[in-house]
Amino acid sequence: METKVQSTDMLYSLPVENVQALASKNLNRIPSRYIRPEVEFDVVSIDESQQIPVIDMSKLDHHDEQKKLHQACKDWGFFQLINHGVADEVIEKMKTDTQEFFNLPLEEKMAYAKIPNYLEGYGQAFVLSEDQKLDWGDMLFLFGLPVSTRDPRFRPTNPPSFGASFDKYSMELHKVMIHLMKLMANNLGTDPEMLASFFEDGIQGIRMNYYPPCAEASKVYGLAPHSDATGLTLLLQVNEVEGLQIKRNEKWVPVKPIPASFIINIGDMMEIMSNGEYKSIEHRAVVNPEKERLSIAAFHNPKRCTQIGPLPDLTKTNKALYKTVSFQEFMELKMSSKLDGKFMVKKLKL
Ligand SMILES: O=C(O)CCC(=O)C(=O)O
Repeated sequence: METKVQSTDMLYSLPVENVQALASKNLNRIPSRYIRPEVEFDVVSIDESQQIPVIDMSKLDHHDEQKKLHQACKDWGFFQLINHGVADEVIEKMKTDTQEFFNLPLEEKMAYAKIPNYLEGYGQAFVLSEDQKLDWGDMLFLFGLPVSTRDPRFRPTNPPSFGASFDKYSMELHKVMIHLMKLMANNLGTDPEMLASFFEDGIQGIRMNYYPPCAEASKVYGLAPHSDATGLTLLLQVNEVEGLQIKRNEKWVPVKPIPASFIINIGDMMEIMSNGEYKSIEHRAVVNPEKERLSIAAFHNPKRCTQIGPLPDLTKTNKALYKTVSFQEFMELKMSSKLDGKFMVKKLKL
């Protein structure tokens, strides 16, 4: 086996109660560890015209659409990608198999539970202390690529088609990501083949998020505010329940997913590699009082030997705004902190 991304000491997240099981008790008051007093004071934008840009992948061979993409990465750090070329069947199968997995009885899901020092598996992540506040959600995290990182112990065999659906989805998203990376490199004024080569054999992790309904929905986070550590994240909304919000001008802007599109965001590594030209944006997931919500986030990281720092072409005339660290160092720093805003970018800023 080649790339073992899993076994290092700092990957431990403390085991906590299963949220889906907790929600099924239909409690009027939820345990205080989930209550975040700050949520009620956060300002949510009600300006419906404030929506993340929409990029049409079938038009990205045109200069105008490329410019739109560049602007979206600089100004918003988020966009929705339509006409991306991933077949509807691939997306629908991934959605239904994910939904079916979370519908299984708890004991069956627990056969794939996370274990100490491994990132993959069913449970929660980023729980580092007994008194840390918790998110109202469960997740199944699996590596997609390189294929050698997939550990059969954590891959559901029920529904039986899960593995095949996941593998197909993983490959298709990788293709979309590489295509976008090349265009972004072009837009940034650096070598597309070089940037793509970091990500070609890179590490792809896929997190399936399950947020049960919550009696005190307005007081919890499904997922606390954070930016992604990745190069690029491709997010798929699984059912019709919305919940993703992104931070813009000190307000939380709800994202309205376009059916069959991907919501794409710049991660911390890409912000750093672009020397700050592209922005990794804080986002969070809120939950619904009556309905469950599911999403699938595919995180694309470069290969392990990559140095994470501003690309050399971009610091010829501008000074480097971030330190350069090894991929290993970057990930260790990320995994040893709880989800906390733009922690990584701040930490590496010069
Ligand atoms: O559920 C969502 O919409 C957001 C998911 C997310 O931000 C994540 O998995 O990192």
